[in-house]
Amino acid sequence: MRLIIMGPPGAGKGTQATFIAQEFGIPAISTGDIFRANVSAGTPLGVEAKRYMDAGEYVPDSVTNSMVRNRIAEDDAKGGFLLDGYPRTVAQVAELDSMLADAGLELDGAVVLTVDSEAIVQRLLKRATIENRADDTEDVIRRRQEVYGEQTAPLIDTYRERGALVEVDGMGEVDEVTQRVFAAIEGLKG
Ligand code: B4P
Repeated sequence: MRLIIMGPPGAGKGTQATFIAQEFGIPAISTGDIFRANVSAGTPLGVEAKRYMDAGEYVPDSVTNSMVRNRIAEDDAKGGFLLDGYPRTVAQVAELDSMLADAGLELDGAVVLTVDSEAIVQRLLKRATIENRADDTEDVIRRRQEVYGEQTAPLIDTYRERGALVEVDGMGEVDEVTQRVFAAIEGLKG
């Protein structure tokens, strides 16, 4: 299966992506995780990405697109993949379309986690006490929500119009959300 998972910052994309990957035997590819690994390793990509991430802004499309193109060409993604946090802009949708077309592949669907925006500010502030992420301060969280609303939320309509979108309630216990996500993906397969 080739899937994407979308939703506002802190919706639980990364949390659910891990379970989806296990259940369906596909790698979960998180652009946020790849950026954070590069930041930790101090690579040139990490130095570039950190400037944007710490401010709650998106890393430029040119950087993000080539990173994803390389990643999905790796062997473990040949039989399918779940993209977590990509695409996030109109230009990234166009680039993903072209990557898939070049390989003669299609997306099976897009899973969108819907959440209450105030509740996720609290989730992310809680994560801040555990993971100490530089972008989990209240000001940066609110900026990330704004950027999401401006640049990413409109993409939901794009995938809805293509008839490949499933919306899943992301509120409640993690395992309840996981069961809803699995049911939604089974629906896509059918
Ligand atoms: P991401 O790493 O994608 O971060 P996120 O949106 O904050 O997290 P996610 O929704 O995965 O939440 P999580 O499961 O961790 O992006 C970070 C940054 O990277 C972006 O702001 C941007 O700068 C850059 N970036 C990434 N992709 C990009 C792209 N394509 N283009 C440009 N820039 C890009 O869950 C959050 C917390 O909630 C966790 O603590 C979790 O334990 C908790 N939680 C999850 N589910 C819960 C539930 N049901 N109940 C209670 N808590 C829950």
